[in-house]
Amino acid sequence: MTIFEKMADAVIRGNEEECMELAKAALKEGIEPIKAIQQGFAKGMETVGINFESGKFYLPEMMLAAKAMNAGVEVLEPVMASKGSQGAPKRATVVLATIQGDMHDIGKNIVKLLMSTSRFDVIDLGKDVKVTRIIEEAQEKRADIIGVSALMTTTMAYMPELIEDLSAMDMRQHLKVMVGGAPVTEEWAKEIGSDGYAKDAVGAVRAARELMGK
Ligand code: HCB
Repeated sequence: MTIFEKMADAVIRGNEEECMELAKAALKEGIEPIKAIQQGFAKGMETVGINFESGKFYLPEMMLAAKAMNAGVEVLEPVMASKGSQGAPKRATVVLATIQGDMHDIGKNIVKLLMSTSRFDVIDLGKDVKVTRIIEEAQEKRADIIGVSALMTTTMAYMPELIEDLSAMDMRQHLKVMVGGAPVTEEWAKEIGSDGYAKDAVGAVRAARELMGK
């Protein structure tokens, strides 16, 4: 088994200790933290989702897997942060949130981590955030980009509402919207009039840079 396969397997088994040990081992091997997350831990999460859907896993297994992945990511986090260009001028202000009704925040937190280390000024509103609050905070903080996450088909439905409200308030000229999360597709993002879409955290940084025209 490769180290990435081991990482995925440790998430599937919900083994927190093992995830932490594997994260340390990956760092020791010189593997980029974001690569370890995307090719290792996140792959395990994909399987957890499939197992949950097919009835092989129940909520407790999904919760254990989430806890294990978070523990592994926490080990990688300081290394990612130290690799960021601290002291450099900030690129743009991004308000990040998991949309209302949705408690899934692992992916959003990874996006936050990578954006912060890529010189974006990130304001994280957390999970289950009402559309009205996202707009208020973006206005107050003079954000350049709103990045929203949804992991459920039911909560994805709030994304068009956010875009429509911003349009109605005539706020879209200087405030770009980027959407993401497992059920969100590029096609759907276009359909709802989102300015950007990303399928993973690396893509989110790329999309945000493109939105800022840099
Ligand atoms: Co949850 N859950 N869950 N869950 N869960 C999903 C999302 C299902 C798809 C599983 C399934 O059925 N196959 C499903 C949703 C089905 C649907 O669409 N209708 C589901 C369900 C049903 C539920 C509950 C309703 C279960 C229940 O209570 N009966 C409940 C919902 C509670 C609620 O939100 N109101 C629930 C709860 C949980 C937890 C708490 C056990 C746990 C979340 C813990 C946490 O986040 N703190 C959990 C988990 C872990 C999952 C799965 C297994 C993994 C999600 C995850 O973390 N993936 C998920 C299955 C799946 O997604 N395939 C399952 C890993 C991250 C790294 O990927 O896609 O989130 P990501 O993020 C990427 C990417 O999308 C992108 O970058 C990230 C990093 O690369 N990105 C953005 C994300 N946001 C972005 C924003 C941008 O602007 C740009 C890019």
